Amino acid sequence: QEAALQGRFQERVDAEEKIEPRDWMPEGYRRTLVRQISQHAHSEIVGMLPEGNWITRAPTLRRKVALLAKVQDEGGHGLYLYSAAETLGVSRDELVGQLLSGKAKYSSIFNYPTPTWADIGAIGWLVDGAAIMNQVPLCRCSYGPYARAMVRICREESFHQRQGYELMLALAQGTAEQKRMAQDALNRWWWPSLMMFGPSDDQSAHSAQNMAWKIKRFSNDELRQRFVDATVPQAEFLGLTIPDPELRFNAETGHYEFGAIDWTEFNEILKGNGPCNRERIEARRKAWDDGAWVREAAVAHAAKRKQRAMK
Ligand code: FAQ
Repeated sequence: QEAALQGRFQERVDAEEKIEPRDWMPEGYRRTLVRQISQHAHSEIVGMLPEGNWITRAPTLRRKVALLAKVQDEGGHGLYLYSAAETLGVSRDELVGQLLSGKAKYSSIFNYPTPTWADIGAIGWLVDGAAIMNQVPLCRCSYGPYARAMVRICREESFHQRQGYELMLALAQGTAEQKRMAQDALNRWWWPSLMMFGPSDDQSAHSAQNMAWKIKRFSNDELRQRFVDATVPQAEFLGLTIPDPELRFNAETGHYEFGAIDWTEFNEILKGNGPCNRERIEARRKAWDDGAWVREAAVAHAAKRKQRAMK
């Protein structure tokens, strides 16, 4: 009977039908989605920290408003994604517990520091640019709640990317010192942005199964290549140099070829040894502890309302 259910499930996926929370699904599909969606949610929440670092120091009121809106959007994305994960039968407390204990992963990119204002531009341009490249195909993910959440998230990410690029443009066209800051930020964020797409295809443990389940539509290397192809001309327009001496356009394939990625750095970050891993988890633990009274108050308020409604 299990085999028949599996067969029917795969037929539905192949026919591009959306799988909904109450539908039968293989246990591995459920587990993979919980892993990916919660990792994604944690990334959004931890991703608020590097940029949040600059909210009080944004150079103008207009920049501050845009940055505040962006960081708030990221909080919102985290919340939709936790809700999407909850439809698969896990609780938010459990997921947050996995983040705080170090059991759950979040994107490697958020373990790098943001020492200058140009980092805010580089994050918007490159990190949101990479996020969009990876996430637009997720709008067609076979799991309905995740796919629907991604539609709105991608629209907001697109605004984030433009705000970052415009910020980089202002710096690149500014004083020599501003242009130097922009170049320095590009030098630090370029390779980590390429790592965001995950291990190369021959090392990617989950890709084949995730593609068969139509959770993933393109492989890690395919999306990484698309990102490089889209981003190199943008760097040229800014008058900045991508920090890769091996980068060159191949007229025959129509793609940019690029140098080797330092996977040792990526693996160290995944093991918790990046420049900011400890600081990020510490900040989330503190936020969780400081927010205890809000959760308690919300539960007490809900109980009172329920009691009043029963009278
Ligand atoms: N960092 O076999 P695969 C954002 C892990 S965007 C850390 O290839 P899969 C927006 C992977 O989980 C960032 N870990 O896995 C924003 C797996 O670990 P496990 C978040 C990584 O799932 C912008 C192992 O390596 N976006 O937040 C990374 O098929 C600006 C083997 O990898 C998403 O999460 C990494 N970079 O493909 C916010 C998108 N890459 O569990 C603020 C949704 C891989 O076996 C500011 N996720 N790993 O121990 C996905 O599309 C996929 O999960 C991939 C990985 C593509 C990330």
